[in-house]
Amino acid sequence: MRRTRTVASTENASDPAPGRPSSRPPSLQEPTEPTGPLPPKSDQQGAQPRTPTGAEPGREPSTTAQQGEFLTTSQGARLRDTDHSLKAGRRGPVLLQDHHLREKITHFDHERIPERVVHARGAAAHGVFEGYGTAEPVCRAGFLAKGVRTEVFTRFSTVVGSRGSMDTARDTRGFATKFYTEEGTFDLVGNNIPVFFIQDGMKFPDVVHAAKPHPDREIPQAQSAHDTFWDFVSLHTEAQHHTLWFMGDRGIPRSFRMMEGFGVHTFRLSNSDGETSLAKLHWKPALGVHSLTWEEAQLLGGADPDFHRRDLADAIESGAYPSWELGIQVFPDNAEQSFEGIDLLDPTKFVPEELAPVQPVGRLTLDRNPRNYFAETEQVAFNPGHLVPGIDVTDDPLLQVRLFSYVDTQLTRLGGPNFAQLPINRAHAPINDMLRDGYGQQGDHSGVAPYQPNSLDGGCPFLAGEMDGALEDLPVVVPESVKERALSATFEDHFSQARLFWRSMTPVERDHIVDAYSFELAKCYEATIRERQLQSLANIDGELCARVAAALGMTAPERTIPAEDGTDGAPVTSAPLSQLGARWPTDGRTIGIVVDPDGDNSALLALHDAVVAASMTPIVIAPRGGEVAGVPVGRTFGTAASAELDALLLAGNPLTAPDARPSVDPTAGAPSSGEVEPRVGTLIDDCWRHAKAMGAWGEGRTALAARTAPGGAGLVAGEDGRAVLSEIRTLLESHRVWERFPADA
Ligand code: HDE
Repeated sequence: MRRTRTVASTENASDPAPGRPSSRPPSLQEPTEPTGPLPPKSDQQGAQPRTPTGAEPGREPSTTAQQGEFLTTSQGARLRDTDHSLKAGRRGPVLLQDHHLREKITHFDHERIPERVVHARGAAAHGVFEGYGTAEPVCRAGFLAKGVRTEVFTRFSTVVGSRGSMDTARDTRGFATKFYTEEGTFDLVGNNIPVFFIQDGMKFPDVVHAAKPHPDREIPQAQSAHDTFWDFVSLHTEAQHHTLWFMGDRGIPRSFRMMEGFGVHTFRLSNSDGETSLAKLHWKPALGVHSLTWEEAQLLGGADPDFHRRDLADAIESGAYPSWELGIQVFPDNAEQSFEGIDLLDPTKFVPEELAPVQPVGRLTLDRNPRNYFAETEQVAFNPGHLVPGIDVTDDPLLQVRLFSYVDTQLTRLGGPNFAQLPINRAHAPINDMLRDGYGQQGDHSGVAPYQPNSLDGGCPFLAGEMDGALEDLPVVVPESVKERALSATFEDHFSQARLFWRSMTPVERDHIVDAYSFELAKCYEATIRERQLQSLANIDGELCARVAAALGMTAPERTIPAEDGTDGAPVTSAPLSQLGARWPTDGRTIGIVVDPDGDNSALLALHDAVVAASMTPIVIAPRGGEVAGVPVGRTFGTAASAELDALLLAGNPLTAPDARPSVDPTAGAPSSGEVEPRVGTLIDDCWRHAKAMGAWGEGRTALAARTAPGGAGLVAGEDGRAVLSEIRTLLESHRVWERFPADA
């Protein structure tokens, strides 16, 4: 009997061919033989989107899990059964000779690989980088030349949490980009914070051991709010600057799409005349830099631990492609390798943009989601040592250690030395190496002479000269010195740039920082750790220290290190460090629209389409699932959460609670007719607290007025949904209604 992959009539499936016994008695027919494609489930019918963003799922074979007509073994033998092990009798023991069983189980047993030792949790996307040509005076890298388009793969990550941890943990974010250039692959493996915890890579295992869960109970997961972390940063005061950045709002980004990226280290660039410069590399997001509130981050950790991953994938799927400008700060390549008194080799220091402007050199656009998480996002192997002609490393002692670590870690994580052959890691430039054999070798190399020079393979391949675009070891002078385990005295200032960061914050950002320290340190059991950390805060800024000490119920210590503001001429504040004050595009923002399906929803479809046309994502929120006026319901009153939304609209329905409607909130009491539906009321309250713009029209205005302060900031009431939407969009350009946060709360 021939069983096809798709439709086989019931008759065919159960009846043997004439004259032949059935190969499988009816009792062994489970699971049911497929009789054709299953009909859509009820929630897949009608206008219900097939993917989270409503995009049509791909239908081409490459997007299906399997291809080909028949299920086979790994050796290509066709299988007639994959549900039953081969047994001695139906109830007998399983036979060792069952090759398919052993292959299936063995492969499954080995499906997992070790997660990354840091940056284990991540999400990625493909895209393209286009050079502006503006880097040419300082850098000869071909991918930066005007109009050159280079394929890229970017992976964002948290640092501390395991692969299954939540996206919204307070943490630094990784921002790693692989440029598949014609001159070889260039990896820019950076973070969303321009400075790092430590000055010497030798300390990396220490800081990571301190930040990871405690080794006895393996808690807490994806948290810095615990004793060992604060023990480390209070003992290694060089970590104070970086820690202050992620105690600030940058530790809880609204979206990967709304983060800056930084190469952190200083790199050495060279132009086509062989002249060198020092440079720092920056990614500037088109959507601006925005964050969650701490309450949102915590709520999302439970309600949607995949928030950032989902946000990135949904934005790309819906066509709101995130983009960043690559920029460089350029410094003279002087013997001191310092600029305006800032040691450029110290990775705990950044250079304020007032001193060295960030000059745009190209644009990155992420426009394609990975097809297979494991094959691409999990197996991608970045390495800061993957360089192209025109970009070289410096002697930053953190970077130098990284140059060793990244290949080394892949040997365990990806199981051997041939990980560069995995499709996601393969260079797009021609590869002609002499690396041979080893575990996982995919190459079937010909020839007999994988060595240089050789005469047996015609001397091939040849070495490239300068004119052939070869990598160059720049002739950097190494000053006469002695071997020693020590750091330069120019690395000793641990506090003045932290002070610069703190002073550059607006009042509301300072509030968030004080709250974050207060939360984190209150979670430390050891009083000595809290005291030592307060001492560091005192050395950063007296006000910061006093406010955190007050929250902890402790005495603020006096500073022990004089507050010298860096170097002569260093700014006391730096405007680009604050996230507030500008207006940004609203692409990919999420707009919740609360509706009553029994009300007048004649304008809902047009409103929905207007949100989509504005490159934002509408989520209709209704008491029950299904569809309202041709628009699918995205969230019910029971599942909608302010933290998932950027703004809330209350459609022109009464949104009151009928007497009979049961309340799901036991604290809300029985609603009476005329009161705001309790779950809608809670949603409005949360959106108010999270400083979300809110709009209402028609009868929806009653609900908004009932739960918010009259004349409150960021509230829009109108007659018409489209007009309200337009005002809400303008408010969203500032990300949040900042006036709602009391400046000195
Ligand atoms: Fe990493 N880092 N790192 N790191 N790092 C890794 O490499 C390491 C550092 C960064 O999405 C690991 O493939 C050492 C700074 C990112 O796959 C590992 C030191 C910066 C990612 C490693 C540092 C980073 C990693 C773990 C101190 C910002 C994720 C798995 C000397 C400039 C890349 C892996 C991805 C990953 C080592 C410091 C960024 C173990 C030893 C500074 C974004 O090799």
